[in-house]
Amino acid sequence: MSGNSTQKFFVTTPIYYVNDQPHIGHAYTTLAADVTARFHRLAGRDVFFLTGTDEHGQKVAQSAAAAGITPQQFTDNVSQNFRDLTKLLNFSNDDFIRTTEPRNIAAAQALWQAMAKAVSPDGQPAIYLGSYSGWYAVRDEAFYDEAELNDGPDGGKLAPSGAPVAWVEEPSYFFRLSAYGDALLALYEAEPDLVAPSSRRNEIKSFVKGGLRDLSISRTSFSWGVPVPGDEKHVMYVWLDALVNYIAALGFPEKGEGSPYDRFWPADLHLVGKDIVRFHTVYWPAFLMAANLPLPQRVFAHGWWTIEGQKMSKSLGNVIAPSQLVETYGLDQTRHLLMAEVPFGNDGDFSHKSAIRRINADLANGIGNLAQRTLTLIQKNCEAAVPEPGQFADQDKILLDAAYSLYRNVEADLRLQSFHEVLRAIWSVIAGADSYIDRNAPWALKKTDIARMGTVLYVLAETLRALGIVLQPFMPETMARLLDQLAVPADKRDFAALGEAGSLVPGTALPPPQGLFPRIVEAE
Ligand code: ME8
Repeated sequence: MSGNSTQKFFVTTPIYYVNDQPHIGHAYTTLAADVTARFHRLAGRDVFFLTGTDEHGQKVAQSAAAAGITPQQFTDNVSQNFRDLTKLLNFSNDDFIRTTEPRNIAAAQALWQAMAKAVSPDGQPAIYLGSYSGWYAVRDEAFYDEAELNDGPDGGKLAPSGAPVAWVEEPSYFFRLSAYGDALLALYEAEPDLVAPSSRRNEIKSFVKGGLRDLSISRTSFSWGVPVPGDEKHVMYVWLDALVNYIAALGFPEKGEGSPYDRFWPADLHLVGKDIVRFHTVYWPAFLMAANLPLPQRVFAHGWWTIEGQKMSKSLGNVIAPSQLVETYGLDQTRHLLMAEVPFGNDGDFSHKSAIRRINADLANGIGNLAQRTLTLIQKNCEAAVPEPGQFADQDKILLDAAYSLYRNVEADLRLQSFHEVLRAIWSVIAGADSYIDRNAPWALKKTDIARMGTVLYVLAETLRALGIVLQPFMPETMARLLDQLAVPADKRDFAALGEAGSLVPGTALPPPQGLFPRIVEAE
């Protein structure tokens, strides 16, 4: 199961609630999925990258009521904002699913029916009708045990997330989650890569070891949801109709040879934030077990962004819209910044000061400067064409080897979602190229050893080509420009072309160089 050798890769993001405008937290998860999808495509795999919006439930119904429009109108408007975000940040998602679409409703009902037919590990029906009385947080769309709650400032109770909870009492269908604890614990043991990073895995294991209660999976006190098959007074718990999106987008319940479901399920990677790990690693696998469907290979939960040291919140007015970042810093600068700034999995703080520092250091002074120096020297001294190399010296081979083997060297980190390690490895080649250019001073070789100058500039151009190829997943637009400036043909931009298979051909004409990343001058 883990480490399987199939050449497909299915990566998903959470589907976002449409009660909110997109902010950098949402952009972050989808960006990580986009980088992942682009990597696997460049490695020649059959990729499906899914994102979308979560549109049912009480929280969305309340936001629509507050806006004075119907839930459907409300969701149509706000879902579009999330779709626009995918364009704005140049996300390469293959599909965008909305839970209000007929395909999601059909899949949710089919999953319900499969679960309703099932017998749980303790020999009883997996779904039964009862009555729920307990605490519910609309903001989290989650049920909480009394023991998990804290006292709020105004005498009310708060969930661990800080969301206010209310007492709910109503008829409800239940999923017999309590019977799945042992199966889940056995799963975490058998599949140590399933829940990552390991801190999350430990958290989930102890949650399950603490004992699971049956889960209320339908509501009767509002109607903005998917009707329960055969008992339409009930709508499904919003998380059930949300989680099913991952298979609904593959055409479930349609299965069989040649179907998208057979081609892509199980998911290779569900990327989520740390707030929703429980839903993806306890509820979702238990639902799938009950329905006798294969389980996802991996769920990775990344950390939380704060802004200039503070929690992002509407009331503090410090919510950062991704469009603001793109306007201030540029598209690929924003993409690089978000992926490079924080080890993936850790919490991180966004500040304009460190954003500017990173963009200038990594991009303007880093790869941007290396490209500008190399391409300008070639333009001036090599008749604006790829230079002719002579024999490679040891130091040439060392740099070329490091550049050519970049994909091989970062693949393991990519599989672990260590994007910052991937970038660190790429930047160590940039640093190697910087010291190579200074050591060899090709500008001075023009007078002393013109043949060696050609070799040095060729090695640098080849290194830039490799850097351009491996950085495409992070900065697709700018790296396409870099590869254009090196006259790399469109069919030689994937990882198969990284080594000598795609080497630049001496004598190929090169266009005049253009700066890749302007330096940002800090406004005082
Ligand atoms: O939970 N830092 O939707 P949601 C980092 N609809 N990531 C953040 C973030 C922050 N400050 N804020 C949000 C839901 N996120 C459900 C999901 S999936 C079947 C249903 C990201 O709109 C992070 O990925 O509340 C988090 O898990 C997600 O947005 C929550 O989005």
